[in-house]
Amino acid sequence: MKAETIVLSCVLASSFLFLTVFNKEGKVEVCRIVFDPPGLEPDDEVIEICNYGGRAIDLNGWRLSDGEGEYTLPSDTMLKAGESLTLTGREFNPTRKTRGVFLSNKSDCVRLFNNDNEIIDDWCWKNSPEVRRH
Ligand SMILES: [Ca+2]
Ligand SMILES: [Ca+2]
Repeated sequence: MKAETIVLSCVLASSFLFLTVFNKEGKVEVCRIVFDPPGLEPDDEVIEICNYGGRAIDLNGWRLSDGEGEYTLPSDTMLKAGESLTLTGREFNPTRKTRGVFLSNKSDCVRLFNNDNEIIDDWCWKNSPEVRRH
C-alpha cells in the first residue's frame, strides 16, 4: 500500500510539473482589438490573438466572449510560436447580431477562454478606436 501511495504521489507531482512547464511555455494573449473600425460594423472589427510562447498551441475548443455573445475558434486552429491569428467580425459575428460578439465603440470587454474554460486573457476598454498591447 505504501509503495502505491508513493507511486501515486510521484505521478501527481510530475503532472503538476508538466502543467507548470506547459503554462510557462504557452503564453497566449489577445494582443490587438479594433472595436471601432473605419469600415463596416461589426464586419471589420478585429480581435488578434498572439502566441508569445516558445511552442505551438492548439486552440481547439477555445472561445472568445464579450459578455453577450460567444465565438468558438475553428477546431483545426493551431497557433505556432511567435505567430498571431487575426479574426474579423465576419468570422466572430457573421450574422451581425448585437447580442453576438459585437464590440461596442464606447466600452466593452473581450475574454479568451481555453478548452478547460479557464480565462486566458481579459481585456476591457473605453473610448479609443483601437487598442494594442505590444
Ligand atoms: Ca464596434
Ligand atoms: Ca458587446
